[in-house]
Amino acid sequence: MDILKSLGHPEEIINLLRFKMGGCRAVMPKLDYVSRACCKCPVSLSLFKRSLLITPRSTTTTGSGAGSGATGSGGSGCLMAGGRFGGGRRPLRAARAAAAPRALSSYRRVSSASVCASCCQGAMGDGMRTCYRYLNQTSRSFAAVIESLDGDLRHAVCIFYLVLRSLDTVEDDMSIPLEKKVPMLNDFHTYLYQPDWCFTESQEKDRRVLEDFPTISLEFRKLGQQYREVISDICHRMGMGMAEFLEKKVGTMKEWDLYCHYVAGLVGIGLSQLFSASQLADPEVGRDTELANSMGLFLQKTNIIRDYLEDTQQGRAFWPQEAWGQFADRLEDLAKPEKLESALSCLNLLVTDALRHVPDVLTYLVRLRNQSIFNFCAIPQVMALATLSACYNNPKVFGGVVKIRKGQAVTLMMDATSMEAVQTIITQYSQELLQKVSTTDPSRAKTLHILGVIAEKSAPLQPALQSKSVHLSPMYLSAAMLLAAVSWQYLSATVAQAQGTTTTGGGDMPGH
Ligand code: D61
Ligand code: MG
Repeated sequence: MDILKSLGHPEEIINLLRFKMGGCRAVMPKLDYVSRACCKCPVSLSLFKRSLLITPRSTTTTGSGAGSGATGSGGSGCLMAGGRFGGGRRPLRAARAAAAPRALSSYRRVSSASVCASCCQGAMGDGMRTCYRYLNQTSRSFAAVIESLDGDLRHAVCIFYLVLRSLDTVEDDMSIPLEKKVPMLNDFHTYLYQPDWCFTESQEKDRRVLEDFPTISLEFRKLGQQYREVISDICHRMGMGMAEFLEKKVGTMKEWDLYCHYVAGLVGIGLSQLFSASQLADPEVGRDTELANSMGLFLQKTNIIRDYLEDTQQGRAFWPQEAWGQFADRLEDLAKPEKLESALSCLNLLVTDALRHVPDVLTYLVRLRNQSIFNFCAIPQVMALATLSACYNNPKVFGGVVKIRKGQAVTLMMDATSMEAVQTIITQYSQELLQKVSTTDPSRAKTLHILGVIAEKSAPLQPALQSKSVHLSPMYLSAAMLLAAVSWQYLSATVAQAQGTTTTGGGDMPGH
């Protein structure tokens, strides 16, 4: 079925086959297995082959070797297309529940096939091994990229994820009364230092992390102080932010940014501080909280936009009223067929708002020097952009689930391993979006403007271009054409606005 969906995309079919045969591990870029391998056994070396296809952009991979390769998250369970960033916010729990056993069974298969079970697993304690199992059970999107991180950063990020997933499980659990939930969220960071604290009353799919929180908190307390401080601080701030929003709705666009800051921007900020603390990233990466915040906002806004239907069906509202209030009396009304045009206008407004973060994402990624951190950061971002592009002007957002093709997700995962490749991918999706901008969309001018900014920012500085003999590479031409197209559309929209009319089909780009 996936293969059928990928027809017309030959590269995707090949990548999909690789993925089907070998799981995430077969397609996840992995440069540093060699440096990190703790033995020379043929099983682990067989993985390195595909690494050789990837141009290393970093020379700073260190690799401690400690506790390498606990688990594999293989199988389709780890794909971000329908996973946590890529995948679900709360309403997608049902989908994740369906995928969880698959992820686990392929975890066993992949871990024995592609990870050196004989020695690496022995290097890790039972507690940490359990934590990686929870990571694979609760995250289809992030498990593979977290497990690929270098050195002791991997354990720290794994624990960071599980602590915040536990906190989020409390936030999402509608069966906990507010008077109990608010203090729990506010105090959650203190539970990290209470060895026995656990919560056994949750109804949520991921309740296991709360039930067995002592295992997670014990591993947390074993982390270096530089990691513990970051995790505890972010957990504290996120818990307070979640409590603040329990009783209020997301009203203004500013409040949308604030809510997303609490639940995802803070993750970006904490991760960046962990990267710097590990010395695998420059101190500047950890200090620049604005850029780190944007990394999270782009992922979370994409989720919120995509999950409109599931959220509203469950009585949850994350689309900001300032946006939908322009087009409907109630958020749920956007799903009515007669409201389709308004619904699409609102959708496109929010997609345009989310695209604002892409320039920051590019600036952030440029600063990364470690390959495993680069992959960890870049893959979710390009998946989000692909999802956003699939959502743009798409009626399915209001009537079903918008997913990117599995082959497309696998291809992105394999490709997003260098800044140049990421720039190419972003340019391609900007072009795809540009093709879809309708002449009558109220946010058209803004959309074209931000697409222009992104095109400019993702046009690579080719060394050849800096020399005297200018060589026009396909990449450069493509970016230049995109810039020209955006400028043309933008000018048309501005003129049309000035004339109080919209441009006619004749003045538009082909295909509009
Ligand atoms: C680089 C790489 C990964 C990044 C990043 C930068 C910046 C931010 C993020 C990941 C976080 C993105 C969150 C997007 C997914 N949204 C959710 O899971 C919602 O919950 C947010 C609060 C808990 C966050 C837990 C988390 C997620 C990803 C991580 C992480 C912690 C730690 C390390 C690495 C990645 C959503 O969750 C419910 C659900 O999915 O069912 C919600 O309730 O809105
Ligand atoms: Mg939540």
